[in-house]
Amino acid sequence: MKQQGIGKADVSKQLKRPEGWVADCWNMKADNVKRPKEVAKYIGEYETRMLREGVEPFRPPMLRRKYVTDSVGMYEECAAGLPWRQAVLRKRNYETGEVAITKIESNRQDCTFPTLRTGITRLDAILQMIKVDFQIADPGAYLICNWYADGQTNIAPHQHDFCSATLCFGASRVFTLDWQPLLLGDGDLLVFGTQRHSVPKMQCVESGRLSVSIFWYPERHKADASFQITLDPAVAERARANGTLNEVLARAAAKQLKGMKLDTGGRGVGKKDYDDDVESSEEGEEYEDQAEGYLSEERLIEIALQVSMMEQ
Ligand SMILES: O=C(O)CCC(=O)C(=O)O
Repeated sequence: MKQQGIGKADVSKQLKRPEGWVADCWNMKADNVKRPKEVAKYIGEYETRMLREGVEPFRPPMLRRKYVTDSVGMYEECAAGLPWRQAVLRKRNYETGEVAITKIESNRQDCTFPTLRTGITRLDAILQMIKVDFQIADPGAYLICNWYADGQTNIAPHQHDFCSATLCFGASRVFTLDWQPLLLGDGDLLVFGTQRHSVPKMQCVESGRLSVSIFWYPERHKADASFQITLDPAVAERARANGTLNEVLARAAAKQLKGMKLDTGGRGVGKKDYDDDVESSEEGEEYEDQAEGYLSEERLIEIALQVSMMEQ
């Protein structure tokens, strides 16, 4: 805010903090400013990393009503055509930022794509439009789709340490953004940063809604690494003959990727995988979160399989 030329009094007003606190912080390096206790550690780390990289960490939310002007039939097409699977609850330790993927089934279905291509042509065209309109330069930008079959389904409040652009299709549902409720409808697009968000249950809604979200790191403009998949030609030949080439390629890629050292620049990748010790807590108390940035073996295989299919 200081760099943007905003004066101390206005900073104090906008942040709802005493002027004395603003004065104390005024000449401090971002790294040395004490994190307010209501800011989760991993969000604080993301924000200071952004400041170090010269990227504004606060992304004001942007709502584009009816961004998809012709959304007729899109809900049905996505519901029928995307590879839905049972979603599971993920729990984030808000102190360490680590995410544990539980085996507890959530009430949603979800699916993920390692790029902005789903195979549904008109959806992919919209995703490209969002990429251009919102200057998404991260080559690792990827998709998470969530399907809420009716109003009994939800996603609990959580925060991401990256940016999101969420497209909505189907029934209108309340979406909370930093506790503020918004009604998101068919064709709407919401772009935001680290704001806490959720889709609460709405018992009165009988029909389905789905979201297609692009997730990306605003500071990443080039890939963290590149790699080649090596495969013994005899193995490849056998796999081709028995129709398992995609899978064999995917497994080889996942195995070779796993051994690679990645400089992820502090982004949350590969910290933790399945954890049998996580217990379910009372509904509403549980913090659910997404582990999209985490390269578990399962996810590596999933990515590699999709990449190998695209390359065929
Ligand atoms: O379905 C939505 O609109 C929200 C999805 C979401 O919060 C997420 O995938 O992290």
